[in-house]
Amino acid sequence: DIINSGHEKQLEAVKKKVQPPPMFKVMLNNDDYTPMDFVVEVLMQFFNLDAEKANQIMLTVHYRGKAVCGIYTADVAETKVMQVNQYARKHQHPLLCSMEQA
Ligand code: TYC
Repeated sequence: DIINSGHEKQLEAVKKKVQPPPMFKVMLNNDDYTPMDFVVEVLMQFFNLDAEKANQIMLTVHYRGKAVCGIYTADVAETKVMQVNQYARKHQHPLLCSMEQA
């Protein structure tokens, strides 16, 4: 295109740099055993949600199977998944957190 005529490689490199990074949805999955209160606390602690929003997402997971808790860059999403799964295991709950590209 007109902007790219001439220094195509350099301009493409610049263009690439200003693209937003890929984003990842971090999800909670339903199970039959994790207490609802524990899920709400996880949502408030790890996803910075207020009690009302945390409760709403917990109920969406409970009734629909899963829900998005937040959308982050890859590094942040991976850290959230690890922290939540470790915290759930520490408390001996089967709660599962996972991620997928948005
Ligand atoms: N289904 C669980 C119960 O009835 C509650 C629950 C909600 C579990 C959300 C996991 O991600 C979850 N106690």
